[in-house]
Amino acid sequence: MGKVLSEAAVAQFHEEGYYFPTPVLSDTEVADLRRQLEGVEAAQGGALHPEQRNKGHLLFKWLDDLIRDPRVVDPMADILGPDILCWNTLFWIKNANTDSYVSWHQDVTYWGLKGGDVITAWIALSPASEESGCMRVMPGTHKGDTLAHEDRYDQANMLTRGQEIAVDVDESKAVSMPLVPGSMSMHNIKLAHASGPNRSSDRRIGVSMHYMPTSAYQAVGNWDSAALVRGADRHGNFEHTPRPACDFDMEAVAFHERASAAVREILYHGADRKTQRL
Ligand SMILES: O=C(O)CCC(=O)C(=O)O
Repeated sequence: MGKVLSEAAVAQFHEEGYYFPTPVLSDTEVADLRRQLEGVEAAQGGALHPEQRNKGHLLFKWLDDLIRDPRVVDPMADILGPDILCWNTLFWIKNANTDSYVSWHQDVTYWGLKGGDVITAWIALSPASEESGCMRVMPGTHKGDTLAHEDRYDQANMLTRGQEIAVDVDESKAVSMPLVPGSMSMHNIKLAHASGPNRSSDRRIGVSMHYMPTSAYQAVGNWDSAALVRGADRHGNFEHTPRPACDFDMEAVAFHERASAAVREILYHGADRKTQRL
């Protein structure tokens, strides 16, 4: 048994490639984070800018705090061990009654990360239900070969290049991962997953955080960064991200410019063209 996850939960994660739900934030905390995020959107006069969707922990102090929160990191440590980096954070916002969706894909194909398992932790900041387009996973697909993907650039697809698994996916085997606000799901980045459009009257707001052991390394880009969130880094494969003292802290914003551009280059590596989604 791990520190917080039961033996059955750890076994399920290894066997099926996912585990949910883990309650993380109280109702008051999650309402406060949503308020802060929507406050930034309102101040900017609209949605987050594409580059703000990734490495947002360098822009928003509350997100840097969240990636280090023991309620998030303890379950990661139960799987990954004591020395842990958070590579990236990504906002996934689907406005009420909109067509945005995420096609079936495996993130391992695009992130260039090698040298250890990578876990995506996804926290709901608003209701993530089947109606609002919660994530769906294909159990066990993290164990097989990585499937071929095609870049389809569909307008409503939230993925950078609209990448999609190129073979038919048997939807009858998919498992939905509904989450109440403040709860978290975890999945192995080799697992095939997707999500449908938001047909509800509220926004579906999620933030994903990507955790890996310090032995991991970046095989695509020449330079990459990550936050050391637990233990010690004896490998030194990533430059550690500075901690913002406040939202839009000047030093962290300057780092964010380099760090988010590096991730963008990695995600578009080998693509025919770049979109404005990240
Ligand atoms: O938020 C979603 O619907 C999809 C998220 C996703 O693809 C991911 O976190 O890897």
